[in-house]
Amino acid sequence: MNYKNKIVLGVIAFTTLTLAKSVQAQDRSDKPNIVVIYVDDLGYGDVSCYGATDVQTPNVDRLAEGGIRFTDGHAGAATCTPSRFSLLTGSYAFRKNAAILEGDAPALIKPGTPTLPGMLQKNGYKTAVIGKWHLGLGDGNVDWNGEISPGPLEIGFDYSYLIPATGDRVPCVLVENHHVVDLDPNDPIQVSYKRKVGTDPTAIENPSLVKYPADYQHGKTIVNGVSRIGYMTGGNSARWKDETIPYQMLRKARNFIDESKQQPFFLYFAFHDIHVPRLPDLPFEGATDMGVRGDAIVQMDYITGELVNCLKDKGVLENTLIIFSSDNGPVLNDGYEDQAVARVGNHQPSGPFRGGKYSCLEGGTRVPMIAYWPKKILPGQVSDALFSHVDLYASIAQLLDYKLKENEAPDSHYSLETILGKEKEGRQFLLEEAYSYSLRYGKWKYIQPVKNANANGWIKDNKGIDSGISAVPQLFNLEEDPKEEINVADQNKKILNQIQKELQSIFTN
Ligand code: NG6
Ligand code: CA
Repeated sequence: MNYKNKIVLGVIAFTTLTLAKSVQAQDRSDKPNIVVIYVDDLGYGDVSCYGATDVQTPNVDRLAEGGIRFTDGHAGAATCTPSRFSLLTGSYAFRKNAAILEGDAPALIKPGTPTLPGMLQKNGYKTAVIGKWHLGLGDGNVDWNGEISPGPLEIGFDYSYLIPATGDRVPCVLVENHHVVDLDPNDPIQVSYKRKVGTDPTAIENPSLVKYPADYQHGKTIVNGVSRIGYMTGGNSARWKDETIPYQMLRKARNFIDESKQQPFFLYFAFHDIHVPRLPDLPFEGATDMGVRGDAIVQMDYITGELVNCLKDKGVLENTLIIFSSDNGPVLNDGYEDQAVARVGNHQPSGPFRGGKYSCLEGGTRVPMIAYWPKKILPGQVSDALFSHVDLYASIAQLLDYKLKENEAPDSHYSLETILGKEKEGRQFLLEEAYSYSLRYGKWKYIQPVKNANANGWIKDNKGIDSGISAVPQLFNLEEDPKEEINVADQNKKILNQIQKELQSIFTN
């Protein structure tokens, strides 16, 4: 990592204590608030500033106009848990075998692990996560009726308000700090991913009781008229209403910003939209011709606008760095027949790329990414720099003049200049994690072969998404072939070897 200590640090070492103190005080006042707005399953082509025409996202577009829009920004992985793991720890998901977790999975990031919020806390920030977690809770036998720990509060967040896993997984309750919200102790929650618990109906047994038909995996306990993955019973007073979740999140975010505005704060605002089940609230019904998926995008855009308005109203927008992005590429049918496929029309969720969520192709990880900071980022920029969310950790550390410790954020590169729009190249190599591994090297894209390529047939069969997986090495020239259709591995052996070597060195380092 080529980090250069700022000159001011050297100066401090040689001056009087008084001077050192005043410099530190000045540094502190310079610390911007940081808000990461992380949308779920939002594709490269799903917002109007990235080319969508069948859905309009004026609030997201305004962030792009006021800051930098990245054309080659990547989530760490093509699914949620691994992406979020690498965002928060600055290490690749494969190092921890991070894969999509069930709703009763234990905490994946153990207390003591260096994290982005933990690093910010040490640097005087107040930190919060509001929204989708999906990184596990508890130590293996989580009691939803008692104290839920460890979780975000044990790894650097001061406040948490969570959807524990995904909207389509039980338990369908919100967790604030260590406890389920609005739980009646006389109606305890029980959750199982193995067998039916209690007598609540399931869609498998009672298909007529649900709003949307679901596949078998999503056909278990019905909550709010929608069947989910997994079984739950009890907790009736605590069960969420999907339609109101974004508004509850917004209210909590407003409170947090209000209470924290005297000191620098970090807010990780993790949308549930536009993941399944898609249940946008009434005002957004029919906002697009695309049905609930399009309407959920409009709702997400509205909430984003309200969040920005809140920062403005509280007088802190000017010195807030907002990163707007998504945890992985798009998917239409992800378990429910909600008309997303039937009504997509000409809309291109992955923009000009092939693949989507679950896929090794660019559509898997290349997502909308915007950086906005009125005080430091010039408006109206477009950057083609290659950037991975795994680099946010080191880049934010750099912003605070904080030098990473050994073993802290091991895969995160200091890339502040890229985020600020001063550096246009970005990463030399960039790892994309999915059901195989891809490595970007400038215009080149390599996809590592897998032995049993057929095992991933479900991605195409169930999701209608090209997985990009093959039993032979694949190399694409994205400049000429952005859709990754012509394998040029045989014609470019030298590049192929170089990339393969680099990928091996990532795995063995
Ligand atoms: C999958 C679910 C999918 C979604 C995903 C997690 C299937 C058959 N089911 O197991 O519906 O919940 O997990 O999505 O694929 S993510 O965005 O949180 O990674
Ligand atoms: Ca996701």
